[in-house]
Amino acid sequence: MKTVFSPLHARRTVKTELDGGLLIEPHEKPSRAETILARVRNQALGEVLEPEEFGLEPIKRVHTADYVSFLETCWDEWVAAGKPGEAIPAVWAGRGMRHRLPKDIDGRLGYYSFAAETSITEGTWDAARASANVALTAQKLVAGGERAVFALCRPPGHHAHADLFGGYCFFNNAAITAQAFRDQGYQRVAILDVDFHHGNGTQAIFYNRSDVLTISLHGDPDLVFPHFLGFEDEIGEGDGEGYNLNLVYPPNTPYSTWSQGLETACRQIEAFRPTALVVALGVDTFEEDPISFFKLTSGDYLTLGKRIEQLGLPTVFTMEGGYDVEAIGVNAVNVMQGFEGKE
Ligand code: OKP
Ligand code: MG
Ligand code: ZN
Repeated sequence: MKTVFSPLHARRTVKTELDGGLLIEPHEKPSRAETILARVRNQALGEVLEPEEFGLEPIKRVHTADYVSFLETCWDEWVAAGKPGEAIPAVWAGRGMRHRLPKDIDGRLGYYSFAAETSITEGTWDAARASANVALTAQKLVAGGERAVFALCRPPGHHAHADLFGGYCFFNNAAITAQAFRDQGYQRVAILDVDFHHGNGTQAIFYNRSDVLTISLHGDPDLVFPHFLGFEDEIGEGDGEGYNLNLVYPPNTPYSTWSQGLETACRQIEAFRPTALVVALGVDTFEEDPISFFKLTSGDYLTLGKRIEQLGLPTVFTMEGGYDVEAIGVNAVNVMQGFEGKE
């Protein structure tokens, strides 16, 4: 299987993540992508390609133009305002307040985000753009006849809404990929989100549409991020009713339980008869993940890859979460190798 990777991911090197009342070293750090790339090479998974440049058009099919230009200028606005640290949102329009875009950078950061753990600095824009290009290059390869391609995206994307960043995500790479398939004549596209966290951005982007089926398996949002979306009664709205599925699991869920949800998801995907599949692949479901609570083992990722292959669809994997850096390479590449038949 081919892998698409951009060294520009390393431009996203922030020093801070607001966690537990402290500014810690971010969980979403450059070594994550480098460790996965090393495993891809070490296992000779296949050719590693740099992305093509697709420009902003395919991004704007999913994200609003004002949000995209905010991300482009955010750091400069922050610096121009004389702020000494990294850009961190800290104020939002709560219940009863107005969703109106303010001039001031603190107000703008809040307007375009839903959480405060995701700091922004100079290189974030370049890295987020490169990550979207990685996904779009993988999409192009699959549209050109490859059965499956691994988009080694960093930063991740599945939490990003049309006009909101948060949860380490800026551009929703999985959604951009699915939309690119649609725009190239693929009639129905399924997105299967196996990251530990709910793919809230992906759900929201397609919530009113029946042409893109969105399914996410994740930790109960009553207990974990993103807390305010991802419950099982969210089934889609309007034309989209019946085209969103959330499968929610409690702490300590092992593969034997989680995989029942995967079966449900796969059967729903088969009934939908998609012509392409996007897998939002997080491996933060791993038993040793520092911020998550499922109990998948490294071997389980081979089984997961095999099950996804059995759907028989042209497939793009977009890399999402996974924070046990020591295991992230083995776990992510195991999914690809399981897809290719390794037991
Ligand atoms: C991004 B992805 C840790 C809180 C973590 C943000 C989690 C973002 C996960 N104390 N909050 O879905 O892997
Ligand atoms: Mg998920
Ligand atoms: Zn996650």
